[in-house]
Amino acid sequence: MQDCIFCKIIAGEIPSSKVYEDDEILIFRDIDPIARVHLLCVPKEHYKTVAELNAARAETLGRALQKIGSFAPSFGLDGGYRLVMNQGEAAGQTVPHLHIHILGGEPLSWGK
Ligand code: DGP
Repeated sequence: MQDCIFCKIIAGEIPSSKVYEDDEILIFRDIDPIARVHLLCVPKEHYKTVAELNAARAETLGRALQKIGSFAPSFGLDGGYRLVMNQGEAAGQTVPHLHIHILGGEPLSWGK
């Protein structure tokens, strides 16, 4: 999508600190980290929320979660980590391209 920051990062038009990439997903460091380790995992296909999932997108998302699980120790997340997906503006979603926040590298507190 033309005006989407994450589509531009995926296309290489905006630089990012990439930690993993394959045909379907990209994982890169959040520009404004709220934890010692704060990564974003995005599908390369543009859509906004899980309300737009279809079978193919759900399979990609499942594979993304598997990748996160298998790569977490090498990201410095071996002590545990949190996955967050903000869905819509009221939940704090600021970039309308589905993404999974991967937070960790330190003890995390819980809040809304
Ligand atoms: P959310 O608020 O859930 O939509 O999260 C969007 C995140 O995207 C937010 O934590 C900051 C991050 N972000 C926004 N613009 C950029 C960017 O240009 N580069 C990187 N690496 N992260 C960005």
